Amino acid sequence: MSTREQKRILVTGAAGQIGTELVLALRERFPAGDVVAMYRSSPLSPEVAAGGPSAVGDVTDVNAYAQVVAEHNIDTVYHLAAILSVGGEQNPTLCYDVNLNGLRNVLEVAREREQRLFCPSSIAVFGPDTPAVAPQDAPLHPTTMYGVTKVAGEILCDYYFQRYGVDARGLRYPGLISWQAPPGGGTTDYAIAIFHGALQDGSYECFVGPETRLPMMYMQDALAGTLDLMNAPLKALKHHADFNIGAMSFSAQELADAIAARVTGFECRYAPDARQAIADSWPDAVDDSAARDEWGWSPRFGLDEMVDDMLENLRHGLGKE
Ligand code: NAD
Ligand code: AKB
Repeated sequence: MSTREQKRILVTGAAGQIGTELVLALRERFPAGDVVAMYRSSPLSPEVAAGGPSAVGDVTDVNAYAQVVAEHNIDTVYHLAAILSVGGEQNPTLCYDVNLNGLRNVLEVAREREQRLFCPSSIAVFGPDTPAVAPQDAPLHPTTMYGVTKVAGEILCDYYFQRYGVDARGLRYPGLISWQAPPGGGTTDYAIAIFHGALQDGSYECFVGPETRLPMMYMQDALAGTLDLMNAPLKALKHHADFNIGAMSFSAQELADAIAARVTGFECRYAPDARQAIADSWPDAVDDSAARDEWGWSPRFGLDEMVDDMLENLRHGLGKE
C-alpha cells in the first residue's frame, strides 16, 4: 500500500535507460493517463510515447519545470534526469548543473507542492577508500564529478526531508543491466555492450580489465526495488535517499565466461581505457542489510538468471532465436 495516494506521476529522464522501463512499469500499476513521461532532447521510445502523456522539459530551468508540474497537477516525481559517470568526466560543469542544480529545482518544486520524490543515487558515491563490500553508512570520498553530485544529492534530499518534510527517497543503484533501452554513458555500460557484441559479432573488446569486479543488478530487480521503496511506510524508514541495494557482483571475466557458455565461439578481449580508473574507485559489492531490514529488499536475479534473460530477449529482438 502507498503511504499516500499517488494522483499524478512525473518521470524525468523518461527517455533514458531506466526511465524507458520505469514509465511502463508505473503505467501497469497506475492509470496510464496519470503517468507523465518528461524528456529533453533524446526521444521517448515509441511504446512510452504512445502509451500515455508526455512533456518536454529541462530540469535546469526551474520555471519551465514548474510549469510542466503545474500543467499536469503532479503529485509524485521519479527524478531520473542526470548525467552519468563517463559523461560527467567529459563535462563536469554540465554534470554539476544537471545533477545538482536540477535536483535542487526538483526539490524546491516538491517542497512548494508537497510532492513525494524518488531520486536515485549510485555506487558512484563510494571512493577508493571504501572497503570491498561497501557498508551502508561509510565515509564517502568519490573521485568523479558524478560521484560528488550523487553524495551531495543524497545530503540535499535528506536536508529537504529534515527541514521541510519533503518525502524524498532514493537507492544507490549498482550498474544496471537491461535490454530495452541503451545505457546513457556510464562506466558499467560494458556489462550491457558485451551482450550486443556477443550476439552481433561473436566478440567484444571490453574497456575494463578481466579482474574488474563491480556490483550489478538486472533492471527488473531495480524497478521492483524502486516501486517497493516508494510504497514503504515512511515511519519504517531510518534511511531515506541513500539505501545500498545489491543483487550480484561479478568480474568482467566471469560475465564473459557466462556468456561464452551460452554463445558458441564468443571471445572477449580486454583493452582498458580511462574508464578503468572509475571502475577501480568503486567497491566490488555492497552491504544492503538496511534496505532488507527497513523495507524488505530482496533481489530475484543472479548472474545466471540475468544472462539467460538478457540473451533470450536480445536474440528475440535480433530475430536470432
Ligand atoms: P540515462 O542517461 O539513460 O537517462 C538520463 C536521461 O536524462 C536522458 O534521457 C537525458 O536526455 C535526460 N537529461 C539529461 N539532462 C537533462 C536535463 N537537463 N533535463 C531533463 N532531462 C535531462 O540515465 P539512467 O541510466 O536512466 O539513470 C537514471 C538515474 O539513475 C540517474 O540519476 C543515474 O545517476 C541513476 N543511476 C543509474 C544507473 C545505471 O546503471 N543506469 C546506476 C546508478 C544510478
Ligand atoms: C555509471 O556507470 O555511471 C552508472 C552508475 C553505476 O551510476 N551505471
